[in-house]
Amino acid sequence: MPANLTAQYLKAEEEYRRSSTVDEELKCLQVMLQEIPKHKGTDHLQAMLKSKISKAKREITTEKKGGSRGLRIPRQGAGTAILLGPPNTGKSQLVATLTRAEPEVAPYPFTTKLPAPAMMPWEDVHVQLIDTPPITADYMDSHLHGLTRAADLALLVVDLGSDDGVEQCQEVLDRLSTTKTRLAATSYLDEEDVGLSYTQTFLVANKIDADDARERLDLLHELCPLDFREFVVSAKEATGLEELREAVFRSMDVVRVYTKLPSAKQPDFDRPFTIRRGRTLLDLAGQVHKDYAERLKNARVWGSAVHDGTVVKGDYVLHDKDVVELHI
Ligand SMILES: Nc1nc2c(ncn2[C@@H]2O[C@H](COP(=O)(O)OP(=O)(O)O)[C@@H](O)[C@H]2O)c(=O)[nH]1
Ligand SMILES: [Mg+2]
Repeated sequence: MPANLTAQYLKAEEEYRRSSTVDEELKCLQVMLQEIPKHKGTDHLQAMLKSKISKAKREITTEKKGGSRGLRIPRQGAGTAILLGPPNTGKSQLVATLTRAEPEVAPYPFTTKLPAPAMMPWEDVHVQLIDTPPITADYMDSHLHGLTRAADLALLVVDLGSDDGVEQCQEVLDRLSTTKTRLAATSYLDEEDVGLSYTQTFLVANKIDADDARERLDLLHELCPLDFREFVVSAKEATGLEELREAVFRSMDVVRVYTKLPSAKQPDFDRPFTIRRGRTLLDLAGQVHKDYAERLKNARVWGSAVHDGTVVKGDYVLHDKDVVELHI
């Protein structure tokens, strides 16, 4: 218990313990936060109060659920990653730096009003990124549920440039925990309730270039421990982004396959097909052309798993960077 708490603080704390409604609870918490001495020794308690306040506010306002007019963004590229997070964390800046898109980046919240796709290159493939409006304790764009469920990956962006970053991140998680669209280390559907969907998530701690960013990162680990893979980056200075870019592609769990017709000397190395890991030659054939799955006789493969030019059948499981000559 920190020293020199005011009489008003102690009174509010006592009332808080006895409060019987969320409204009462919220009022007490707000007095406590206002009265608490602001110094390093009370950081932990301050953060705790803020998180309790946002939780109480959320409980008061949850009930207005947005309708689910689905906004569909056609899938493109090797897979889709959706950026999620509080306002001003640098989601749009990240999309701008990772892609060639030019979303509006500004130092005030709600600059991004609608989810917007852009293509992120990695080696010879692209991953679709979706920039989104922010999530706060009392606002979440209704399209985000469907888009998050449909995405292969979510990037939860945290602001290391602001003292409120950790609390706001917790608010996003709290908000999502009241819905059936949630974030987790891996994607899966709940065993008891298949309507409850978890999307694989990376934590992207942004603005590591900012003053005190390291301390805020420590605070994040302490107050908001998550089992997501974590990437510490600066979207502005482009630090840590190459590692993130590669991990995003790898998380799509696809392999690249270069196809070649028997008549062609060289496979088409510019535009690989991407296909989910574990899928077969037959699946690829159907992706190349809708008739090919039926007409496929066999294929010759050059790649890591077979001797050069090995003839394989439709059940051959594809590997990353296989070159495949389809015989139909
Ligand atoms: N210092 C620093 N500022 C950043 C970084 N990324 C974004 N910003 C700033 O943070 C503010 C919000 O960025 P924006 O991308 O619009 O955030 P969004 O609301 O999450 O889309 C802008 O003023 C950006 O210039 C970063 O890596 N470092
Ligand atoms: Mg934005």
